[in-house]
Amino acid sequence: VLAAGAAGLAAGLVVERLRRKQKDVTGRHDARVIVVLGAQWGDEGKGKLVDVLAGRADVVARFNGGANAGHSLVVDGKTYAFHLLPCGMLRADCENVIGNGVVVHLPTLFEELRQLDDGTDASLERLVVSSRAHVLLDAHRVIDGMIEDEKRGRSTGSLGTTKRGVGPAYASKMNRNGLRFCDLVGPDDVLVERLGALRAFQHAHYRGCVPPTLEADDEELGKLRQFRDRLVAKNVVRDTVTLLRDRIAANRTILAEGANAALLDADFGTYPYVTSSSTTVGGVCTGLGVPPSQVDCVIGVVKAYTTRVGAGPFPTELGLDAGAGRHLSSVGHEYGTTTGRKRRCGWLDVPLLRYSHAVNGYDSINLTKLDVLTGLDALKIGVEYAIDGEVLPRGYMPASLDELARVDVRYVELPGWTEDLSLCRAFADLPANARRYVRAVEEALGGRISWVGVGPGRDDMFVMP
Ligand code: 2SA
Ligand code: GDP
Ligand code: MG
Repeated sequence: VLAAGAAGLAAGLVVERLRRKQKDVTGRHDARVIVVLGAQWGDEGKGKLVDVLAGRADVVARFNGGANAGHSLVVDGKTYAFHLLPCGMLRADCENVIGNGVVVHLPTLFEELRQLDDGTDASLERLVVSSRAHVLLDAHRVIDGMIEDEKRGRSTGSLGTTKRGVGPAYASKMNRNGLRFCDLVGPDDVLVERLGALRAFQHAHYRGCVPPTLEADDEELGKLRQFRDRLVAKNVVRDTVTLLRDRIAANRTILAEGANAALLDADFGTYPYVTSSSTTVGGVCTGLGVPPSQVDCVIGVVKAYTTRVGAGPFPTELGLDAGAGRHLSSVGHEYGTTTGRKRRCGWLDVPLLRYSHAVNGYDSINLTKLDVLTGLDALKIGVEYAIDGEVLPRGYMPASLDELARVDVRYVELPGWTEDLSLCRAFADLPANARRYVRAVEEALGGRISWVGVGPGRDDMFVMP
């Protein structure tokens, strides 16, 4: 109880401190949006930080991605995996928003809600879905698999997507024939007409993924109608632009919860090995409809080492069969929260983080999973990229994957530690070499670390002095 109280208080203090800090800088008193973003290739532990901060926030809002995301929370020894639900759903007094930038697979959403209320739909009262968000259909998932299979035969190979239909759903959005939530909850003939048009398009372009026409007894249409009725009964689908504007006007704190991470951003990531949404700070404005002037503070979540799921370049990658790579994979339980795939692991990559900071402008950093490094004799941090002997400029990340494939990573080496960190609740509790590692990360990044994570639980985290 004491530990839970301390973590909650610490989270509250940090939220206040971040707000005060920003007020001091800007003189504004009306900025209210705090953003949590993945700073690497995902799975840094964003969900856990959002859950901790949600204890002092009024609204938690997802702005991007779909059920590709996997955010694990460990609360009172129970593990929850959220893919679509915002991580404020575990807080009884938190309002949760799925913004217009998200693509929503309704069967997955309702399956996740079952974790919370066994089908009573009670927790739907704390959920709002934007009327502008797009519905992700079963066909999008089928198409995702078809495109992956087709790419496998080509030189670039498949991307290693989660096959949750995310890319094809954003393609429908950009093709301007997607199905939005306002269409789902509007007159039934509008739903039938929009779904029928999308079906016809999908059939024409991806034969075999759907039947050519939408029959009256279509199974997915029937399921969509059932989901629609449950959403309408609880008034879940709403205009979230006005809702968030009203909350901001009422001085409420809004936590914008990022899914995926900076290097998976469709613009700034390691394209084409990226996801199909804006995972960086600009995505908050386009995915929620809040003005940038209201964005108070941006928190980057940084794992103490690096992982990646799926294909694509990874300069500090280690083999997983032996040594440090095997240690990170097994001690860190590095398996996908959505697909269960083994995550690739490597040393911390500071040039990547400087680039991620250049794009997102982190006000503070949550360093996670420091405890996973316990037991390694020596720790490496990649501090510079060089090509043909020339060190690349700070904050620069090659756009060309051919160029990125040629970088040599320069490392610094630090001594490891053997002490268990899981009970450390202050920086001073860490062994000297762990403190040295944290300071080395801060120094290499030129940024401030505000929290350090030492375990998966809500309380396994402390605030830096
Ligand atoms: P997609 O499905 O179209 O978004 O895949 C495109 C790329 O984005 C990567 N991606 C992810 N990377 C890390 N974590 C993600 N969420 C899950 C998790 C992953 C899982 O929390 O562990 O369970 O496999 C995630 N979602 C998408 C993906 O690997 C592709 O490289
Ligand atoms: P997200 O996608 O960024 O929310 O991260 P995931 O939930 O996919 O993966 C992070 C994993 O690390 C989850 O299983 C968390 O419970 C766990 N985790 C988060 N922070 C820590 C930490 O500081 N130490 C340890 N050991 N595990 C952590
Ligand atoms: Mg994840």
